Amino acid sequence: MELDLLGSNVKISDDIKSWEEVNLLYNSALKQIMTKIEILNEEFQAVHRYNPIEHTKARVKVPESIVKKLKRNGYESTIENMVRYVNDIAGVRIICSFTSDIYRIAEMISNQKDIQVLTVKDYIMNPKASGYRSYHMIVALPVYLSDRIVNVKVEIQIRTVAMDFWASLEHKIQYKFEGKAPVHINSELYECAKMVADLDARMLSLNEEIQAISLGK
Ligand code: 0O2
Repeated sequence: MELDLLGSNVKISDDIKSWEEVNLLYNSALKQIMTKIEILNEEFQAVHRYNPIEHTKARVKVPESIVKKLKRNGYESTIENMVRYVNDIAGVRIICSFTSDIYRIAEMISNQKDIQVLTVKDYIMNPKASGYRSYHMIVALPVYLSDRIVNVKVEIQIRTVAMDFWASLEHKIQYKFEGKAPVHINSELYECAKMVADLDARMLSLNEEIQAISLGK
């Protein structure tokens, strides 16, 4: 039996009853995706003698944050609504050095046969009003249990070290001011985001120049 935890055609109410079950499924999906990412990184290192991934982080969203998100979007706190409407219960963050790595990694993940890309939000091409830049994918992958296969959603955020540095501080500030930071802080953050984008572009261009010199030798 195959179950679908992907969205509108969810058939879960009879099969997933508890937070423990949700936790098991999303943790299993995270383990699988982390292994895939590790293998891709090692293969890339072996073939190209270069490591596109600096580091990765994975987490299952805590129940309080899931409930908050449901409430914010006007949904009741039920297991079914969690699975249907919260796309980032399982989340992976991939941090790399250069912007070009982000698209390389996204493509390698999308090319995996058992991964289905549900949505892509490219906040690098189209930064948020806050200045936030990152590449987001919601993917689905099958988790094999003893009696069934469940398709589980995972949010993958891919960004450079510099983008991550900015996003961490901005997140801390928004948390401290509960989303209502003073105007001058928001504009300073926005200016910093532009500097981060410029830094990323210059570092990429430097790296490309170095690579061209190495290839010429
Ligand atoms: P947390 O605490 O990081 O988990 P969706 O998740 O798709 O249903 P949304 O908000 O449209 O809803 O998704 P989007 O825009 O892809 O953003 C999802 C996540 O991206 C957020 O999760 C943040 O982690 C990150 N993010 C988005 N915008 C910003 C921003 O302006 N600043 C920072 N620092 N991070 C951002 P959560 O659940 O909001 O928060």
